[in-house]
Amino acid sequence: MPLQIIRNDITKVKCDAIVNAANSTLLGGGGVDGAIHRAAGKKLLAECMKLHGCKVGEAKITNAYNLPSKYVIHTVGPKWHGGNNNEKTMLENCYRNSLLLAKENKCDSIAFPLISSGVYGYPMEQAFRVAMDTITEFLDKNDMLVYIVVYDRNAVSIGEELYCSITQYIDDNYVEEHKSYGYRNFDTLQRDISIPMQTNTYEDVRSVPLDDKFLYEEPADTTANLSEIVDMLDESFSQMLIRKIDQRGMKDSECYKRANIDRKLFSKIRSNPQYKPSKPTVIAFCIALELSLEETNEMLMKAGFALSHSNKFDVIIEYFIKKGNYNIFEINEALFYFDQNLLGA
Ligand code: AR6
Repeated sequence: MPLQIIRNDITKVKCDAIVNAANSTLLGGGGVDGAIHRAAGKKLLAECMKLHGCKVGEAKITNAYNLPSKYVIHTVGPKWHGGNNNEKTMLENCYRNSLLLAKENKCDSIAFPLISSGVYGYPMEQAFRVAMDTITEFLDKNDMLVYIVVYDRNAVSIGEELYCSITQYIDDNYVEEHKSYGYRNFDTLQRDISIPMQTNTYEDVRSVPLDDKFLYEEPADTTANLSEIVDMLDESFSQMLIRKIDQRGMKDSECYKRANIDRKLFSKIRSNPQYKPSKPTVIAFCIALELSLEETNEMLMKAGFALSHSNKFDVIIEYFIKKGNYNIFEINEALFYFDQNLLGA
């Protein structure tokens, strides 16, 4: 199940469990610990007093009282002493043990703050990396919706090289709405030009700006391709998705995990050929299937969408597809960094 990065106050997040970055007494403190105790009310402290503390890297669970979640999972992160004192392993243990405790308590969703990255001094970007890596490893074998709640925007850094490369790509390709060209959707194309439909017309509109060559080139043998075209038109997004999964010999679970999509949502899409997905959902599947830009546009078109150069989100997606980088978590980190919607979930 999916992983989402959100910017919020964790005490406001509605999910089965929220994680508290506590200290070993479990009797409250500052930072996120203070915020959670204030929002939960005094009963939380009363329950915590019965727990007799918690060791670094371990986790304990309580009720959540006035919070919108069911449980609070208290874990104690390591204090940063320069990085050579087992800090990383201890921090990984915090995430693993909290996730296991959530699983034991049948939680479907959990929200983490960036443990240790405040008062305990763990460098924010490194703390974020540990969170991402440990959680994705867990999600590989388990079903749960996990939120990483980022309070400080600077926690998410995508590395200078990637940042420069994406920024350059945006500068080169992003066009303001009024200058927008090409990448039109199928409906626009049909309204704008009245030439017979042909298979390669589809191909062209998917990937390149409209130009004279496209408009005036002699159509290929249209009649011969008619049944193919009709088949293509008839195939819904859901059917196309299933076909592509089969063609790639992928298991369903592999596909929805790589798409960062919830299993239940995937089942809904699978069982309803007329399912109307959102654009980020379609793109998430395109990423999971490692589709080319052309195939991505084809799949988007099935759901009534298209990639546009007047949309920063689309340009970033295009950047990753062109680079052949289909790691959805890396893409989401970049989208988050550039203040865009994330994929999946
Ligand atoms: N929601 C989400 N994240 C938050 C919130 C919030 N409401 N408040 C702070 N953060 P910290 P630690 C972020 O210091 O480093 C306490 O006194 C914050 O920006 O809360 O593990 C305990 O009692 C930072 O990125 O926890 C311990 O003594 C992250 O949460 C000690 O601090 C963790 O910061 C634990 O230190």
